[in-house]
Amino acid sequence: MPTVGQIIIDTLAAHGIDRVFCVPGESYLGLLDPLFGRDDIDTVVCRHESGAGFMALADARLSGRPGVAMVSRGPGASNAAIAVHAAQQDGVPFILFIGQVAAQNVRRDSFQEIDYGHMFGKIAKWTAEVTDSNRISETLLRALQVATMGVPGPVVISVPEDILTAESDNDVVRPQARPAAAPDESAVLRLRELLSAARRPLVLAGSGIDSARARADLLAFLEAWHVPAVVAFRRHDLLPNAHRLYAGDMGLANPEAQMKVLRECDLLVVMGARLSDITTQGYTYPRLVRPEMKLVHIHADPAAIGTHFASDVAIACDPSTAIAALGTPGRALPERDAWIHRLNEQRANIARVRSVDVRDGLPFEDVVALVGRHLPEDAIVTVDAGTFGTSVYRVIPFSPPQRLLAPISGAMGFGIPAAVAAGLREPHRTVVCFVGDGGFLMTGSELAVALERKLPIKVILSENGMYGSIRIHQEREHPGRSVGTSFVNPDLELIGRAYGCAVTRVSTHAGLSRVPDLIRSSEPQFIVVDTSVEAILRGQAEGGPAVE
Ligand SMILES: Cc1ncc(C[n+]2csc(CCOP(=O)(O)OP(=O)(O)O)c2C)c(N)n1
Repeated sequence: MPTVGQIIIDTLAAHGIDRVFCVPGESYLGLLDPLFGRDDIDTVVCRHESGAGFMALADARLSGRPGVAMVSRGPGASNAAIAVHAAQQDGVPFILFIGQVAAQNVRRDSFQEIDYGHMFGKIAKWTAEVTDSNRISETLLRALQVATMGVPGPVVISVPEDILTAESDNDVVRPQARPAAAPDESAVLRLRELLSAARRPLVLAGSGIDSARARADLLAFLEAWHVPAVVAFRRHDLLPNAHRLYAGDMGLANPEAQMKVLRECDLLVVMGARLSDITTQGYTYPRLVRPEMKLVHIHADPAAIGTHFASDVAIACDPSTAIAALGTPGRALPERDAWIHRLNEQRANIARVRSVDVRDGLPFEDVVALVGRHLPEDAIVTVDAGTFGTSVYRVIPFSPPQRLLAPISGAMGFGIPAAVAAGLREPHRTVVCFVGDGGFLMTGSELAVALERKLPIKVILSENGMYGSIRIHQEREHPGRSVGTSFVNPDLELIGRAYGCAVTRVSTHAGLSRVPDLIRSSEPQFIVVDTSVEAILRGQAEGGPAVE
């Protein structure tokens, strides 16, 4: 009979999960052992459980399958908690396996024991502890279902070490049928009427469009119905940003001039997005609870609809199905062109590169703008959290199939592991990671995986000697009283070299000219930018974009 560990691994393989990310622990040797000698599952050995978790999340977004990480009990699980939170906030299917203390010692305050149901109960979609070797299949079936259905998210499964090695009479779980919902006919009819009658319609597109097919369907729909669209928080890669129907993103705090125009919208069609805090500008757009415009909410998960904002039409199916049901469009009202033009003006203004004349280094925005202009058309861009990222979201004109992998949860430490996972999943695409010196020293050690696997990742590191994003907030709230936001860096160039990268320091505009070639090179590149602090602080004093 197979062991519980074998059934878990065979079930993952049966679901097309071909890569798992781990930091080992003696508590789950029985889950590692069945991975020995398998060529259908790649075991990626990471240096920190947060890195393993972030890699699993990035891999899930690129593969369309649940990301899987395996960690040890207590300390390992604690390190992985950030990824569980990020999976929940980002809506990414994620399964975290934790080796638990032996079954006889569970709930005895044993060495490194944690009750994971309590620990993760509020941030995971579901938690389970497998205390009976004959209930593993049932647990896996449900875990895979919960992680991927509706708004995808994290599932945490802990298995005592002796249960992992115990034999089980359960079967390997094969993929089960997935329910497919179709929209109600009357709702589709009503949506057609609203779309035809709207003078200033707007689509808000979110993570439910996160596949190549859904992106194509969305663009075809916008063009056919002549409707402009904004994207939800950090979902810039859903649409070609230079397209005239692209009206920008719902970011940390959109400029008031843009919001004034957006508030004139008379029909908001939300497609595959959750109307959560940032996307709704702190629950001010649309207006709580009965919006100022007609609101249509289309989401695969009915539980995501009508939670804060009252919908006029509610459609619980995936956006592509709803688009297909709409059929051929009628003629759009002529006012639409003026509306689209006004939205475009706002977007162009936001995306404008703001040149600042400074002497203490380079405005990071100038680096981002240059990289954006030379980004290969299939590039994958990963972003860590920090003020350096604001220009990535504003000035790079993303266009599918380019991908943007950014932490919706705002977690520092995401950028490098995400780049490593992207390099593994898409070895022929250019992977560029934007990261600050703060975030880099959190999970930069995962570059060891890139070194091991020979991944030619391009790291663009903004060095400013501070937690810049927090300094900005501090200067606003407590001018001239900076505390807890500065640091001294080790030699970052040496670190880049230690990880086998070619290292370039860029301090001047003249030095910048090499960057496009470095992005196109086939080697791992580590570009350290002397980022101007003056540009950051001055930009903010002049009402620059919001930072996390
Ligand atoms: C794990 C984690 N810790 C703390 C924060 C709060 N935080 C957000 S941005 C930021 C500073 C980022 O610094 P750095 O990486 O140097 O980038 P910079 O803002 O200087 O461009 C901090 C501390 C966070 N978002 N995530």
